[in-house]
Amino acid sequence: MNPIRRTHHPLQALMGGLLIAAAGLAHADFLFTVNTTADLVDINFSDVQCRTAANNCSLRAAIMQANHLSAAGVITIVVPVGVYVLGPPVGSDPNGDNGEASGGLNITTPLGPDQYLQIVGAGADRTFIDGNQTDRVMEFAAGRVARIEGLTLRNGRRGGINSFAGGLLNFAELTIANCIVENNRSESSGGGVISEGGSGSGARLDIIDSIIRNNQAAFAGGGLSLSGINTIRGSTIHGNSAGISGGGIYAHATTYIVNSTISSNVANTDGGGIYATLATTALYNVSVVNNDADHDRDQNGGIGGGVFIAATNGRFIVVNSLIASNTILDAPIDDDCNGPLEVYGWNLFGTTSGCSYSGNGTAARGLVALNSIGPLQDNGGPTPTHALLAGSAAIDTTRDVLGCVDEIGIRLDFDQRGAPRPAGMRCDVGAYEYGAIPPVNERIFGSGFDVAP
Ligand SMILES: [Ca+2]
Ligand SMILES: [Ca+2]
Ligand SMILES: [Ca+2]
Ligand SMILES: [Ca+2]
Repeated sequence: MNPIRRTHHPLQALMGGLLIAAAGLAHADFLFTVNTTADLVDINFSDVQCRTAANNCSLRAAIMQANHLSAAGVITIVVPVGVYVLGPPVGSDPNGDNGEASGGLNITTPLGPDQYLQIVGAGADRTFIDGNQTDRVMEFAAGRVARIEGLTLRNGRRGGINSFAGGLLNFAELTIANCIVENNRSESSGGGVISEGGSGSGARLDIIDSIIRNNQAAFAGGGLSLSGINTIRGSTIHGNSAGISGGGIYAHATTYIVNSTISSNVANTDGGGIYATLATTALYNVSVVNNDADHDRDQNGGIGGGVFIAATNGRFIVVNSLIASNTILDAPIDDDCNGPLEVYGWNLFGTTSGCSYSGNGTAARGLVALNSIGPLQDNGGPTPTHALLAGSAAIDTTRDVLGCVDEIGIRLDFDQRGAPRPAGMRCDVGAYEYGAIPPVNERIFGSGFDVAP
């Protein structure tokens, strides 16, 4: 598949920041442009410059200097093409996360109000932040409002005590846009990302046009473990694994998933694709395909190849979504869901056994032939998807003539790829619109080649 592509020029982001700044007199803007891939610290916080002992600006120095600003305003860190390998943690912290000066990158609680921090890469196929298997890649502390864009976060690893979140740990209000989070590992929960809303941190995570793939957790949430408030839009969660539950996503707080694909994730017990408990999880035009539960085939079992809903005070709402070809034990027999579903609109399953259906019940669900769903691949747009094949029961079968909508009732004018919906008579079931052509993505930094540097 094509690597993920940027959809916004960093200068647009910068100009946006300047406009925000211009609107408020008290604001000051800061721009730190990284110019070395070396992992070096900032040597002087009071100079308000990103500067290392080698007299250049490293990613770590930029973040450290940003951490020590107290003025309100927009802080922009531009991270050019390159592989930024993080050094190991040093010092006495047994958990390997001893602050901003080493190991994973710690974005701390801001020293002053009204700061907005954005870290902007050259594209997820161009800018790589690499944990080098020694620590989590990034952590955002409570109180921070931030965005990361156009980056790959990879090869994070957390072992031993407090080993949550291999790739990224979020206590902040964080947007992850046009990013790839891959090949991270936790010996506890949250292989790729944990957003942790506990202890009054008010965490919020918005994932947009991104890929969460090939991450591993020893316990729950191979790709994502989510509390707080979460939205996932235009994104693909695939190839992640959990030693216990929730191969793709372990959702235990409010989670809205829109125009997204959950594919080929595995869990050794319940919920190959999604494990949901305690709060509201809602799917709008989502495709949940090819996930597997009880992947280890052990004596502890495991059910809910696609989705598993623990019936403990939670709601699991499914609207215009496709849940098919999910298995247990990699067996050819479908095991798409287990637990109580609330269904609205028109949803299609490989099999409807294993779940109960409230909401609009049998009027909102039907069956789809598995051979009418294509493999996960590049079908255009920034993220891989499962195409609908000609004749699929998912094509043009949603019920509302006005189109499909998201969690706040806004009409979805595009599918996951950015192709216009609806094509044909109606919006299609799931994340992919048959017969719709996605736009050719602009390349901003490169000249069209798709290979990583
Ligand atoms: Ca400095
Ligand atoms: Ca650190
Ligand atoms: Ca098992
Ligand atoms: Ca259609």
